[in-house]
Amino acid sequence: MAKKRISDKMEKLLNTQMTREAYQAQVYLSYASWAEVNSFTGIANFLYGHMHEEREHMFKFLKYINDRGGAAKIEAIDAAPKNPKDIGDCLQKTLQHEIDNSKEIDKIVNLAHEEKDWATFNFAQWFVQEQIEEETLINSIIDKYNLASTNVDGNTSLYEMDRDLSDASQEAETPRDEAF
Ligand code: OFO
Repeated sequence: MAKKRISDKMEKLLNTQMTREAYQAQVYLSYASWAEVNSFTGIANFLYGHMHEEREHMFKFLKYINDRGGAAKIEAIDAAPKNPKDIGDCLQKTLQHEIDNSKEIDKIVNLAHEEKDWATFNFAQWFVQEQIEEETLINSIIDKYNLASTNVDGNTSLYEMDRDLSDASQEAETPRDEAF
């Protein structure tokens, strides 16, 4: 068993975030299934893909907590939200979930800074960057959706957007990526 190198308060906060990452996965899973049922198979594939990313995030938290001498607690996950009204609503809600999640990550950064826990501060930076990328990615899909849905040939554009999203990257390029 590793010597404990995080505070009790940090352990609790990291555990809360671990469960939240599992919730994020539930959100993507439910929206993906909804999109599939409504014949948007490309968007569904994209969202299923992102569900796996969120589960990987959950696991990163689990490993970090345990590696730092804490104990990850596997707890109940909140139910997935209600189905969206349409694809536009689905994307807007997805973005809001990511923005809310970014704010939760910020709480970890703040506490790490307050406690001078630089290991956790460093760990959390990966998530800060990830959230920038995810918000950028979803914003770019919303832009595509807005273009497609206001196009005179709306259905064809939406069809093409759905097809393109099927194998779209789960990552967005950000200025920081380009700098390295
Ligand atoms: Fe949406 O990414 Fe996890 O943290």
